[in-house]
Amino acid sequence: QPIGFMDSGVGGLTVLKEAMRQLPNEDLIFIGDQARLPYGEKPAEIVKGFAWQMTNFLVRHEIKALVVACNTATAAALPDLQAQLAIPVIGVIAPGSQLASTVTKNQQVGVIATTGTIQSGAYSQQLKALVPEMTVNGLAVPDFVMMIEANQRHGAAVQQKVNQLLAPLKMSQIDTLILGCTHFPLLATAIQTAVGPNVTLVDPAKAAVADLVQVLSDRQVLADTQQAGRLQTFTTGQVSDFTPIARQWLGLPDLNAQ
Ligand code: DGN
Repeated sequence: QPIGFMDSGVGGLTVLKEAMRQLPNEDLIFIGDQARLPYGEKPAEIVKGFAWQMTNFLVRHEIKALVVACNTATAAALPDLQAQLAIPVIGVIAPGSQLASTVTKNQQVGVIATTGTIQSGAYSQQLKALVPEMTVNGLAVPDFVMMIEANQRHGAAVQQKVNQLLAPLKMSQIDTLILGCTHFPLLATAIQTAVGPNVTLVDPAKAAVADLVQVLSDRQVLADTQQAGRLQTFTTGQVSDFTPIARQWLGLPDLNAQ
């Protein structure tokens, strides 16, 4: 049985890539809702409805676990999905917060994410539940999502825009910055340059996949280690928008989006 992954677009591929690394024997199935991207600026109720549609598609493929590889959808729909599905459902916000709380030395953590994720307050709540004296600096940078979907990730113009959008963080004392949108690791080099070497970037994907491994192993449903995992990818949008980024990012010459 495969493990399902959903996102609004190519961002979830950052989590998928990590799963391919940590779980090479598992069959993985990914869907990006590019036709309705971005989720980040839509009301939470709408995002929840979309998340359910993506989930139902994956459930029809008989997935044994679901990874909500989107922070916006995690903030809007995770409790509901967990309450109503019989399979394990993993989001990205709790694992990302947990990881950041172990990385920060001065208890000053920044979060960059979509407007929906920042407005939900989910990161702030989770981080403060872990470390009550934590200072959390949230910044919505929705423009990054569209830059990444357009595959604008390198070069002087991109760097200048990233510097500009992250300038408010320069006023803070953060030593750790959570990439609170699954798209953002695709822009990590430019983000690191903008915030400088003293800020450690935290990508929740690693921690989320580690949680997934734990859950599968607890339930004893890990795939046979003799089998090579298969990957299936789907987009609700244009295959031609999806495939180049997916190929480059996952390093798969033969990837086919359907
Ligand atoms: N990748 C999604 C996230 O992690 O929040 C959101 C991208 C979007 O739809 N704006």
